[in-house]
Amino acid sequence: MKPSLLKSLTLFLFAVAIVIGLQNCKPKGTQSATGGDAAAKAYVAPGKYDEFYNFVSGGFSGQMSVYGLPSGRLFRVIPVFSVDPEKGYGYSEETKAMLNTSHGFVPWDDLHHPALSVTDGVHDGRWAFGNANNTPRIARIDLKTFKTAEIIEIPNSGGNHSSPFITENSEYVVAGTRFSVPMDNTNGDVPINTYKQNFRGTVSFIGVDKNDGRMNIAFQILLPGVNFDLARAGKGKSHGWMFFSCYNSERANTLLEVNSTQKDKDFIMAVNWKKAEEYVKAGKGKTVPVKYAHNVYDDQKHMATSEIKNTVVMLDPKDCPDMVYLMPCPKSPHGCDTDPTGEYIVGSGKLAAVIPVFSFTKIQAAIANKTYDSDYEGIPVLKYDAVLHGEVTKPGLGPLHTEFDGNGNAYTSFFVSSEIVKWSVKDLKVLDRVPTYYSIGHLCVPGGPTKKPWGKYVIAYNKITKDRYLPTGPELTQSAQLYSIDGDKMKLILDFPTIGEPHYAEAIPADLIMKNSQKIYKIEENKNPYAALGDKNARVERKGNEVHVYMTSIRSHFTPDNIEGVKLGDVVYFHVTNLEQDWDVPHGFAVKGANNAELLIMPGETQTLAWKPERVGVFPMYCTDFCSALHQEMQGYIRVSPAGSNVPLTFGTGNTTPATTPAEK
Ligand code: K7E
Ligand code: CUA
Repeated sequence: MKPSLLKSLTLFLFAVAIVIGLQNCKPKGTQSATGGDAAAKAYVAPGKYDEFYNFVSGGFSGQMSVYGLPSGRLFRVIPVFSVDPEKGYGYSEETKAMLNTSHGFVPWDDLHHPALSVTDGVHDGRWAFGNANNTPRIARIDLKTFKTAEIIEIPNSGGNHSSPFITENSEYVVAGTRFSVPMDNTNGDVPINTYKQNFRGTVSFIGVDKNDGRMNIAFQILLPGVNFDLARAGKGKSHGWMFFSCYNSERANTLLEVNSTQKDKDFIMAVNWKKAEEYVKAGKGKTVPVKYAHNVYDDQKHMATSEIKNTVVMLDPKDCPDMVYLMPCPKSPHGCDTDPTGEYIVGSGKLAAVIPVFSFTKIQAAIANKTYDSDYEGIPVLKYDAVLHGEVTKPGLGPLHTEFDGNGNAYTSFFVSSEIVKWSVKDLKVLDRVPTYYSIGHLCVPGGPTKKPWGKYVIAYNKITKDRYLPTGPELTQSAQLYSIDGDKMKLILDFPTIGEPHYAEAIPADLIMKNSQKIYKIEENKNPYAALGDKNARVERKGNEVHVYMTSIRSHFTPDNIEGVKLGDVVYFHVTNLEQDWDVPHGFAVKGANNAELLIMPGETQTLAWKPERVGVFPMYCTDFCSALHQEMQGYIRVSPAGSNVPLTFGTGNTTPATTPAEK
């Protein structure tokens, strides 16, 4: 097909979409839940708990947010890839290393997909993983503390989009590169139009330690320069396989809108990762030089460390037969989802008129019988008809993603026709459809990607909000919508706004997480080298032009709260230890004029704020989190004198005459 013809076809499709879109938004903001019955389903009475936690990607906010379902109440925004002044994340000295990369400190990213850890294919409530789409990374969040515990960078990658999908026993999370790029160990200074010769794709398998969740890049697979989009692990009978959708099999490097949509079919790639493990063991991998950061937060030191690593093991399918196969998939596939049995793999072509459903059994037979169509850059392409279970016909326009309930049904989101379509996996019949407001991207059924979906709801995460909420200027809130799927018909029961762009989300029964939720950090386990364990250890020390304030906080004072003898040119490090051992009593810490954020210090924790005063004077400091009746009294002063002044270093709390510092060491 000529590009011009295709362009007009695309334009036509979009015209149809716009007409449908317009129809959808006619009754302004009035499309609503169907009365009190539906409202009651989303109602969680004050003081009552929600049934599910919903972990929602923050998209270009770089964070992950946590909601309750069915209420849609926001509980927490977990800082992951972006600095968060509210929590001091990326601002405190202890957390800066979390955002270190081979490019240096990167204060922002774009998080698209949460993945919750599983054991035997069922949610176990231990960790949530998230991908960074811009500077390729994967984060692990500890669900005891709801804090980011680890971030690992992915080399040989650009735009880590098909990530961090997780295998049946959390053996691996994966990372597939969206942008193919020149490999890190080659001369990257090449003309962009040598894409076909010089650009390659990779997928990475990141091992997750069974006990502590620690990640390591087990191996990468070197692949043709296509774009990898999404992925899902096999489960049950397909355990040991991972499926990735790929687009741009044309390998275009410009105007992909036209140039990457030439072919009728792109691919779903099937990777036999058990086989890959054997090849790694047999020494078939090449150790290639790379540079990537691995950052780990220590819960006892309350401190992150960042290590730069220098090699990765690369498998080339040319040396490793029977490891990678391609299956033709119409057209520019986005979502690639496996059903709870592991038998069916659903490809969602953004420009396709049908939804193809592949059969794992047939894939295995086609591999055994070498039922190949052709090969693509040396990788066998299986015959479409040989691996197809069937196609869902006339499903809607612009299918993106599919989730499953526990009753053999699939739920597919349609961006262009703004709807969720429910269909039966066995016989591929469309059973129901509901409109979404508007332009749904991902959707989520609690447990939908696992072997044991919890069902009950489907949540739409929409790209466009338009008239659903009170206007807030040019930018409107992003939005999720909750539908009940208990009965035969899906029913809209709630709209709730989200933070950042909600791409994917997962939902998990509350009791799997709340029973393990940590209340405090034990002060006796605090191994932070700058901790002041008890008021008697509070002190101020000078080391050259560094002034270290070992400070404690407890309701409702800081020790010390009067500090003198700081000079212009000094850097003051406030190491604040929160001595509280009660749940929900953080203290904050802020100082006037700091080019920094606050600290928010959990009970038993130590955090450090660096402050470089730029003028002489007396500077107030105070607790930012309302912690007691006398919170407003939780304050102090620090005096800054000119460089070379002979004001002695003194500090104290409750002394009208400040104590003199011990002799300088
Ligand atoms: Cu939003 Cu998963 Cu990045 Cu589809 S992706 S919508
Ligand atoms: Cu401590 Cu307010």
